[in-house]
Amino acid sequence: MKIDLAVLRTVEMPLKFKFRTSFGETNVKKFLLLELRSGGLAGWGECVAEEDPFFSPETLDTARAILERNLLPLVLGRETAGPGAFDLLAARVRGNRMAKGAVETALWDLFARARGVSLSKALGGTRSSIEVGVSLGIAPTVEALVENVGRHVAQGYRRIKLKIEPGCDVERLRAVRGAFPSIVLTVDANAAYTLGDTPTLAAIDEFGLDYMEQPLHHEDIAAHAELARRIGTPICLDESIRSAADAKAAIALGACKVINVKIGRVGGHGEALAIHEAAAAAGIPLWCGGMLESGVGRAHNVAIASLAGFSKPGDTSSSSRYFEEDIVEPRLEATAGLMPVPAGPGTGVEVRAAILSRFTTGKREYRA
Ligand code: OSB
Ligand code: MG
Repeated sequence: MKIDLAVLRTVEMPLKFKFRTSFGETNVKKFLLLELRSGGLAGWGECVAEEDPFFSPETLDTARAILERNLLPLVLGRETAGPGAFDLLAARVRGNRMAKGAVETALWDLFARARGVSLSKALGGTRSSIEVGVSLGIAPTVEALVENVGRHVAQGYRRIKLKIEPGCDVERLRAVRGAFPSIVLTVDANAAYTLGDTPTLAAIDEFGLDYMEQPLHHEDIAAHAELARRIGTPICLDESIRSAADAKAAIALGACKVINVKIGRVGGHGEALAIHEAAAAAGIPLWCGGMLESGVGRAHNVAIASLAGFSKPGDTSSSSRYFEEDIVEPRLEATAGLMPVPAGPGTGVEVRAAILSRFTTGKREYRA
């Protein structure tokens, strides 16, 4: 297919809640949205880079620059054989995975639409609905946290993940576990601890967590392997896994028993599939993480999470949890912790132009 036009928008959607993690706080979701057009068809990809390089080294501005200079020229005005062909061309560009992921996922959507198949099917998905959990930000008080957990448990979410940081950890877990003795519970530290915090991290063992996500430095897989020898709670990696090579190294070193796959963090569906294969070979379960995505990114997450290896509930909770209005139709909503996998062509959701234009704060068109 020949890509005639790329439209890169900056979109800002107000969040219904303030989301606080160990690395920052946000109440507006700001992101780049890429539309690739070929003839009468469009494929959509969401770039999950954030405004500041606090989760990932990429930002909106770096992603826009790399898209303009290095990535969009690889597809504009050219005959493109598919997302796999793009991955080969883009391999020369190092890092910048969230920028690559925007193009790559838009191509997956476009090519699936052209074939008239769902993205889930194109990727090899086997589920018609996926189990989902929620990721709850650091609350101002223990009471507010317990209330928030209770609300989401009542909505049927299959796993509750609590953001933690030094000083907001053991005491909060004791309160939540005391109030909800049997829920599937996890924590995510976003790299806020060091091996020096081993006593605190070991104290978390008593709460019977399914896993502890990214406790240590994002670039230190070996430190996670050391921590794994010191504590009982299984470790899940997020930030540290940027590729299938990282996943293989982490598994071989014993640094993780679970992997959170984020399509943008690893550079697209192709790399996510490679991680899926490596994890299956090692018997490591996966789940699909989230970056507070709009309906476009959310639909890509649901599609990859429909693969068999994504055997744990992910972070892809209902769109209405985050946003008053979403830019796609139908909205992706979970009932009793189950989210249906769209069966229509491509992502199975359609972007609503009128709503999108209200949230669009920047727009640029690129032609060959
Ligand atoms: O670490 O998983 C994370 C959001 C932004 C950046 C990093 C993370 C998250 C979440 C939110 O946990 C998941 C979601 O609800 O989309
Ligand atoms: Mg995480």
